[in-house]
Amino acid sequence: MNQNLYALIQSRIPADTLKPFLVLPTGRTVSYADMDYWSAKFATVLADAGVSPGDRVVVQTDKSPEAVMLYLACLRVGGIYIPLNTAYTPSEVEYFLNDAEPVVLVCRPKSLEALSDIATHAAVKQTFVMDADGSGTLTEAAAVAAPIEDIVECETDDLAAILYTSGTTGRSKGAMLSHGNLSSNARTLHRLWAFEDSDVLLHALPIYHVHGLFVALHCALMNGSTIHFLDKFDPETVIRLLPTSTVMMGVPTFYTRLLDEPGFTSDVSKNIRLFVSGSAPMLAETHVQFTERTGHKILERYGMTEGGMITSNPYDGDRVPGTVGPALPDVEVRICNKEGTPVAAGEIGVLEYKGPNLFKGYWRMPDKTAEEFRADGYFISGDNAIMDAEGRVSIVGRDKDLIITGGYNVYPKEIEIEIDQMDGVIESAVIGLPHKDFGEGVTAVVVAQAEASVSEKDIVDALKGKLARFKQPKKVYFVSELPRNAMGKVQKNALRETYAGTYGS
Ligand code: MCA
Ligand code: AMP
Repeated sequence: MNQNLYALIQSRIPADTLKPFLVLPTGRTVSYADMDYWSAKFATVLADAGVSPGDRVVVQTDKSPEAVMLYLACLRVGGIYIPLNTAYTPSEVEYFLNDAEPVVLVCRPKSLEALSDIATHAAVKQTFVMDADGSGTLTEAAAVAAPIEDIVECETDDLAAILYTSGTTGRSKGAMLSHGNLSSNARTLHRLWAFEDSDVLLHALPIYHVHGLFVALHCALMNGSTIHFLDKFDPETVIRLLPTSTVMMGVPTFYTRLLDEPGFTSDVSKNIRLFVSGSAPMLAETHVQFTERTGHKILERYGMTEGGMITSNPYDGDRVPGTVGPALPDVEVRICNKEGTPVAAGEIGVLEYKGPNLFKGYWRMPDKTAEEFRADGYFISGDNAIMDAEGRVSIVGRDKDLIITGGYNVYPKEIEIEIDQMDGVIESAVIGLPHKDFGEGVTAVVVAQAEASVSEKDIVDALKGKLARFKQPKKVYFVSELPRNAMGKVQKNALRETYAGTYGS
């Protein structure tokens, strides 16, 4: 049987193929028949551009139905889809192009000038543009292309996508995800979260990360559901569309922003069957406020790029604030000490997991891959967690030096490297501090040379154009020295305590 994820998706197209698949706030509608037909036309364009099974396709575009069709087209031809955050600067994209060596690049028209030389150096064979409304050279080529007939035959372990996740050394690592990884998670979540024929998904997440691209989109595709497809999270539009939706997925910032809106009431959300949150910890107090306001209990789940979804609070049963529920039915989770020995129930350790969801390693980084796997195949997540006697997991912190801001991951090392290179700077430590809106706010603590006159603005200006906006510090502090322990290691915990009130929470 063909294990290509698109074969599974195609098998779930509803009998009424004219059923709306994507409905935009503008009223534009793309049916399931359109999805199948246009993804086949986009697939022809990719194949004509030289994309063969195993070739990479790098995509940095806005969220549009055409961008979804491009993803599905890439699956159809057996290409490896590599979506990039639209906030990444050309210098960040340069790294990804050199590392992934794609055959095709699809970018926004406004990025073409900055990216074309970079693409040429990275030996990209063909570059297409796609604008926010889906128009551009790729769609023009698809319009005159014949729809491809076949779906490339794939094995479970063949790669479908590479998603870059930043590394502790400051170098991004490409997590290789197979057709089997994606389809197992899609089937499991579709079943576990009890999707129904009548479901309508409200989709306001970006489609370059696991949450929006795989978790949300795949659940709807497994179910042949209609999606309210928003180009970004905008509380007003969400509140307008909730009454005609039944499922919404989001990062905690979506929910805290909704709670800030007086117009977000129990009446607005009475048609909703399921609110899902993940990608970052949701405060227990947000859960409580949400229930008080709407009567709904948000279902919190836990995942990561390397494994998609790993645990989930139950659909039926107790959803406990501050916990992320038990392992998914086909995933094995254990909590271990540094040596990889499981700790007792209730004790803190590092969460490790394995299952059909677990990725195939980091692209062209066999050593890094080996470091993060145990001999028995478990992957070391880097998240500190506790499991109770019933198997319910709570994420209590991170063993890895990682900041999560509004659901985006930021590895401090990447920013510290840039700041440390600046004239007049001796060293820096980048930390995440409690932030009401983003959960954590990226903050830099800098030691400058005594004679130098480096200001907060100098630091922020120097990072502009180099790092995506969401990675840039929202506040910079200057100190004469960084606190260190006896081993000489910077004590980021002490810094986090000192500056805890920076963003007023
Ligand atoms: C935007 N800014 C941010 C962020 N987003 N700063 C820090 N963190 C962010 N996440 C910057 C903007 O550039 C702007 O800067 C200023 O902050 C305010 O922007 P605003 O208009 O408020 O932002 P927005 O456009 O409304 O976006 C906020 C957002 C968005 C809606 C929370 O960041 C978002 O959609 N996040 C979802 C991320 C996600 O999908 N994560 C899933 C990863 P300036 O004013 O200076 O221009 S998948 C994952 O983690 C795993 C696998 C899992 O478990 O799901
Ligand atoms: P990513 O690099 O996007 O795969 O981010 C994965 C990380 O997000 C995990 O390793 C966790 O640290 C964090 N994460 C995801 N979901 C949750 C959650 N519900 N609670 C706490 N942390 C979470």
